[in-house]
Amino acid sequence: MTNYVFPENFWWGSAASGPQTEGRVAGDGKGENIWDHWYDLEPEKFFNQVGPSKTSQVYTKYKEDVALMKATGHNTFRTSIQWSRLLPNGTGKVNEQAVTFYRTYFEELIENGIEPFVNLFHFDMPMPLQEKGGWLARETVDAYAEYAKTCFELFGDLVKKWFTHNEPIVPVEGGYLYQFHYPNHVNFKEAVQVGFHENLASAKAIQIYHETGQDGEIGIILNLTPSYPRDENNAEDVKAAAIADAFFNRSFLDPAVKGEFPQELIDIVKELDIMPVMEEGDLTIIQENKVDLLGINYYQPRRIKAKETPIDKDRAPLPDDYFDNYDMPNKKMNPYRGWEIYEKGIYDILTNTRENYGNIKCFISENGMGVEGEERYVNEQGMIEDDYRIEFVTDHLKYVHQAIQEGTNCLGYHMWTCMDNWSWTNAYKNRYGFIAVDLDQDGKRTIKKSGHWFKEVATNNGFDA
Ligand code: BGP
Repeated sequence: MTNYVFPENFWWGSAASGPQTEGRVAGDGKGENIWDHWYDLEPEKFFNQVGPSKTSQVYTKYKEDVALMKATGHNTFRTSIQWSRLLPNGTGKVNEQAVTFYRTYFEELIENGIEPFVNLFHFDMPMPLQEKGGWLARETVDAYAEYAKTCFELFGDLVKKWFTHNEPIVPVEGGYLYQFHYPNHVNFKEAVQVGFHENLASAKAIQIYHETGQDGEIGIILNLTPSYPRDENNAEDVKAAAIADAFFNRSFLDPAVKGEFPQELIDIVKELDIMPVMEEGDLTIIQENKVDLLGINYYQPRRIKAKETPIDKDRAPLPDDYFDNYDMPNKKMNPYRGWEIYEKGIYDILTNTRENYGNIKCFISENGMGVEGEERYVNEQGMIEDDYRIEFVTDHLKYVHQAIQEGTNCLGYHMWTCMDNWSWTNAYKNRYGFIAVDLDQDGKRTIKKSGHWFKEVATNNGFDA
């Protein structure tokens, strides 16, 4: 039996986002974003045709939700401001109802001893900006900088931990490579431009935050997927894994923490002649405005092997032309989400930040297990007995603990997520929360077994196992 004790003032809590939790009510002044638009266009793309208006309705239930967060041991909680709620046109006029909502919500959290961590962009491009190209357009970088400044001015007195993006590689992958986000393009050149603009926008927000004398910290949230080669002794596999790492991790990690892009990536985009359009001074802005804090989302690793199938020369190149995914036998899987469960991945990421990224201040900003059909685990008292989730979190926390023991500057652990929530095209297919939401009973909330367990862990600042 080991006693896993975490550092003093460790952040225990969870993460969510505005678009996945808020909901809309008549006359709330929210503008349209890409999710509202895409759902209207192609509802069949969404699991059970459930769209972005059927969220857990934090907009009206925030008091109850904050009380539940307190009851499950939160001392910190991350959500995002919805750009299209605050600035319905993406730029210009502020929606005063949004200001009231967010201020009241953040105050409620603070009054209950829960520090709000706020993220500026969680996949929710306002439609008026998307119509002009979204992240492909330079204009969006300027609009985002204005939006960031507005948020700092309006909420900077309440919020002391800001994040510029959540998983910025996901809009690149989903929107411009693999078709799981609007606008569903498949175009490597566009993907590179979008990634560059997101990086630049992040650096600009950091610059504004520091130049306007805000007194908190600002970081970025990245989903890091350690890339393991099929065979560590096979140079081709190792090279392919390094390229996947450059595409999907270092494309944002290096500029955010080191202020520069990885050379492997630059070489490839130059060779393919798909360098992004830049303006003079852009690279200096990225170089000079690094993050104070890094949020790490970890769900699964990548298993990579050297390319075995020939590249189709008749179509435009894609990142996947540089590696193949390796289906490793006997790996542990979450059968519902189809994602591998590899607990040690979290330790490898934390060790990497310590050894190669200056031991930057970091925290686990998302980790969790999505499960389908959890109703079958409801006990006689009406509580979901999600022992699998307790095991999942325990196993990951042990590795977080080990990395901290070895000197990694990891300040907290946030679960994805608190309340079961709407998850983009997967809608409510996989439930992640430690609080169940019954959509048939007006979103009735019930704490799961994992929620009660998490409360104990947070209160004791650790656990025995
Ligand atoms: C992360 C996102 C979250 C959430 C989570 C679960 O990548 O930051 O927004 O969606 O994944 O995703 P899913 O429901 O697709 O399994």
